[in-house]
Amino acid sequence: MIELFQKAKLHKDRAAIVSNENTYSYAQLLDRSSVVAANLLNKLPDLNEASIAFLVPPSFEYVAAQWGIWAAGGMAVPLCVQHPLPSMEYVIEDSGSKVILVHEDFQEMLQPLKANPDLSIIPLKEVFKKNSSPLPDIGLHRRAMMLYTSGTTNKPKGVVTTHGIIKSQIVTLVEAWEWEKEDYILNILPLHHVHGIINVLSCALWSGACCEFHAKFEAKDVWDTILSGKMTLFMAVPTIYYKLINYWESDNKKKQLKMSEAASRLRLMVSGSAALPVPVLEKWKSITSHTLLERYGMTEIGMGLSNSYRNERRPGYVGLPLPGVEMRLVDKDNIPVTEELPGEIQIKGPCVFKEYWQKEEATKEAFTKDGWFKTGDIAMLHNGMYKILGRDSVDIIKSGGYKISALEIEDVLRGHKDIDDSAVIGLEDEEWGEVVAACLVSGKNTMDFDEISKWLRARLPAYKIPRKYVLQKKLPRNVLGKVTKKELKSLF
Ligand code: MLC
Ligand code: AMP
Repeated sequence: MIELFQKAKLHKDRAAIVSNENTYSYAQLLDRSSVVAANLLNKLPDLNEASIAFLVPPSFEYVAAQWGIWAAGGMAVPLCVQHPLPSMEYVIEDSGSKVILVHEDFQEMLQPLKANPDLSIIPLKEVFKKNSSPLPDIGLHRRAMMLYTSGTTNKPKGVVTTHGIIKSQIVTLVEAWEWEKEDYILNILPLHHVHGIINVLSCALWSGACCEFHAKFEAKDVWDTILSGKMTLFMAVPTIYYKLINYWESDNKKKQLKMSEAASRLRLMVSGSAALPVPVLEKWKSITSHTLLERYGMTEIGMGLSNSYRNERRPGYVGLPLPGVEMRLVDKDNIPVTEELPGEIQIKGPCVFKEYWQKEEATKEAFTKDGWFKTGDIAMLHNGMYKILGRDSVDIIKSGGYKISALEIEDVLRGHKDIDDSAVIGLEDEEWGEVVAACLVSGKNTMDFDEISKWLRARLPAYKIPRKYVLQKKLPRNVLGKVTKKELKSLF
């Protein structure tokens, strides 16, 4: 049996999940997921790592679906509830998912896919119907999950992890941040990325702790939950802390004091997925007395580096490698660099992903010959701690904690009837880290950028839509014909 389920058995009567104003125990979670597994198996002995996509908002039902897929021996492919249909279709097709579990709120949205005879779209309530079945034995080497991440290729790639890799990603954090069963965490992050799935949800359930879901981030609801006094832990991206600060500042002095007091009682607050600006860290400290613990991670590795839970948390730094994570910094020739010199972060260890799904070449290219995963992030060791300096590619943008491929957006833009060419970049932004900006080339002298955004919204998730546009007759290029993206920034 998967170790996460064995652990859950130790806490049967404890609260595992709070969602939609209901509390569900570990026993209920185990029961419901074995029902899902039995229905998915439908008398087969094992799903044998078949990709099973599921479209379920953050809730008890999401976890029951995820655990049910695992218990039946499938590979869980979470779909993002905020994606438009074309983005979902891409993931369904690329992952080879033939079965899609869908929450009733999204059945209508998937209606157009019903015409595809190869797809079996199953309403969630069907797999929640009472059923039982012997469950397969699942070894640690078995594929468990596939999360889609953008990279330097235009389309997102499926990052595959096994049960063993997931276990390693969880255990590292449970130890480093001293999770315990009395913990209570609020999860307002999307559940198709490691931050929400591993750091928040899975660490809580591994520890016998309780995870409360809100379907979506709302600053007021987060503050209300902090004020309720239940929470011991909170984890979010820097943009969320920025928004929480804004909300606090907009309230009156009496309420501010209450919010600050309540927040100060949490035992840990963590920031990650993007660089935490030092002014945000300082402001948060002045409001809540917490020095945010900043850590560094990636879909392909889980978490790699972290500031200390008990000792120093240095503003602007990401700390040191987590237990079990091997790390080095190398120059362009893959030679390790010494202290004070910038180098690419490379990672080895049991937390590193297995493969990009059905992309043998891309997987091979992502590793050095001696097995180090090349993150593409540049860092430097200074006074005994690592500092992230940036990325080696201008084509990757981080906005609101989401990783976005400039190439993917350019590709879609070129499909618009009035656009001949395009170049997309990230512009520094206090709130979002970076905002997406697009330079469009068109034969037309003027363009309705709102219309372009609207057209894009039907094709891409909201966080990938450019917030700024310029119109040009041609793109700036170097002698090799490559678009000079640095030069492009000056146009905005
Ligand atoms: C949304 N908006 C944006 C935007 N995203 N504007 C600029 N840039 C962006 N990136 C706009 C919307 O269009 C809308 O405007 C308004 O903001 C509100 O939209 P929303 O969807 O309601 O936004 P909100 O809920 O406030 O979302 C902000 C957020 C979200 C920070 C909660 O971006 C988020 O959940 N980010 C977390 C992503 C994450 O989990 N990353 C982890 C990846 S794993 P309008 O005009 O339309 O009203 C990883 C590894 C690791 O990175 O280390 O963890
Ligand atoms: P993702 O592919 O969505 O998992 O995003 C991973 C990327 O987020 C990393 O490669 C980094 O570029 C970035 N990232 C994560 N944590 C941090 C951090 N603390 N500081 C700076 N960048 C970060």
